[in-house]
Amino acid sequence: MGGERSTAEESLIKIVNIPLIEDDGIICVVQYPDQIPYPIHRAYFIISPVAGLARGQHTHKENRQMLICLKGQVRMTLDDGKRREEMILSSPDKGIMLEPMVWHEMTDMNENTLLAVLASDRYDPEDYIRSYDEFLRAVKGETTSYADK
Ligand code: T46
Repeated sequence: MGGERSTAEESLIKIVNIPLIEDDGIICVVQYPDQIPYPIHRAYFIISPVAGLARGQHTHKENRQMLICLKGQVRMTLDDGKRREEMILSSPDKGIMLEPMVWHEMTDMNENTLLAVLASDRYDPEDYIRSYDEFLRAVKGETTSYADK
């Protein structure tokens, strides 16, 4: 029978295992290039987010990021314009990769949640697409390809 796909479609959710070293407490290590595939140019931390409020709801044109939930929990929803996948992160030994042109949303956090984000690029508000319709147009190729810039 023709037309059957031999491999399953790759998941949007890419999880990196982060080594935890137990030594008078716990040390989590993210080191380039072992755990993260780019040199880190910015780290930021989301501390005590407002419970029940969604964050993210955007994509980046070029910036790559790894998000780690150091405390509490967060539901991560990723969307490439064709499919939507989600997972709950709740431990510091897992990082989720947020690749460019993948829409991401963070929900189900509470005041106890502490998130660390390791970014490939410095902060640039122009790197964000915050409109879902604009994101869909971009991934369908109806607007300028950011990769061609
Ligand atoms: C992302 C997710 C995971 C800065 O001035 N510099 C920075 O480096 C960052 C990250 C933010 N800001 C300012 C911009 C806004 O006035 O902080 C404020 C909150 O930012 P935003 O509404 O984008 O926060 P989130 O939690 O929705 O998104 C953040 C990152 O901005 C974003 O890149 O991927 O975390």
